[in-house]
Amino acid sequence: MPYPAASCHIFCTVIDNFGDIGVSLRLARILQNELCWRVTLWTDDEAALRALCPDLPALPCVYRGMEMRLWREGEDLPQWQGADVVIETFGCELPGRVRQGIRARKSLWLNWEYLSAEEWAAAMHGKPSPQADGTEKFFWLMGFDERSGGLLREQDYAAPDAAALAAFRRSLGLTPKTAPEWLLFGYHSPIWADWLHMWQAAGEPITLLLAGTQIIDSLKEAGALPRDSLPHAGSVFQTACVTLVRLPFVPQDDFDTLLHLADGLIVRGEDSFVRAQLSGNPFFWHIYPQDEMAHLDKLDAFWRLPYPLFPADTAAAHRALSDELNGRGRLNDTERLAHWRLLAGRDSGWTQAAEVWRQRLFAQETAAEKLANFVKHR
Ligand code: TRH
Repeated sequence: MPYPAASCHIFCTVIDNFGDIGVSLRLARILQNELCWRVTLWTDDEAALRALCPDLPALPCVYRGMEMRLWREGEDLPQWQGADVVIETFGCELPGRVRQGIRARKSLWLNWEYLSAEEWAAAMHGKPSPQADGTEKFFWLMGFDERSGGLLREQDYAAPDAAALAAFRRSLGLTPKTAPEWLLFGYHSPIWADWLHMWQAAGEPITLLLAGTQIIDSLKEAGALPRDSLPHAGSVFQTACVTLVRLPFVPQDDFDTLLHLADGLIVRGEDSFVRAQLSGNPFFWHIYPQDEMAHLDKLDAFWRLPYPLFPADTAAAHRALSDELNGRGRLNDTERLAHWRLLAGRDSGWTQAAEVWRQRLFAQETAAEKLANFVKHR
């Protein structure tokens, strides 16, 4: 094992939502559990961290063996003692004292970047970026092929069994499943009203488990849901054949179980996107929108990997809906419904393709394994 008991400090700033801290927390846990590193996680958003782990004591604290501390980007940390490994997530700016400490101790310094399947990301992964003060910082770019920095997947990742799923269902107050259930965790968008209309027009019973508030807010703003509907976690709203259920925000520990509970997934950002793939369920990715639609290149770069596993007509239907979901063009009601019906049909091959893709990911080295090798060979 490389660097046993190495000290590792992870610095995270939360731009919005839960992905920045979600990835940082998962990384911290994995490095501690699998590489036996002594991890300190620095965050600037205690509330976001607490949403993911509600049993977190007030910061600073020790939580499950990790140190959790607060920092503010732009402020110095005069008492910082140094660490063997320093990871800045998503391009945050480290305090001067930390940079000096890295130089003095020759710490391994990583710039842990956003996940991407784009060619430039694989090419840049692991490359040094020399700094003006002579230190080197290395890019870590997670991804899907052997050149990338891998994915955050726990060695002991296991699908929950039927008893665990049933218990989790009860804890959420969900009634027994009588129709396919889709977990929807997406961003604010006018498209949700059209998609709700699509599910209503499909005429088949479906339950939409709504995580987060952005989809519900979008539906209300579009007039597709009454303003006073779904007021709190556990609320249910029935419209035609579609049952909408508002979920609570569950601890990150339970998020995988939530993904396994559903039959299909619409996930977003980065961490929920990866976890959806590990669940083996069919999914759409509502990618984090970027200026000038730059997210579409990233979206395409990902889907070109699993699409060859899909039957051709299934891939075409998925692409049409996925593009619309992510802001590339608009379908008419007839086209949208036809694509959905094809995909949701028993013979579409979508479920099988998602399972084969899951198996491929499980056959790859994880980010932690790659990092262990990186340290060993450095
Ligand atoms: O929340 P996200 O949209 O996060 C981000 C940020 O917006 C970030 O700035 C952006 O750059 C990035 O996406 C690409 O989506 P994500 O990445 O899926 O993170 C959500 C986290 O919240 C993930 O760790 C799962 C967790 N989660 C729970 O723990 N419980 C829940 O109930 C839900 C809905 C999510």
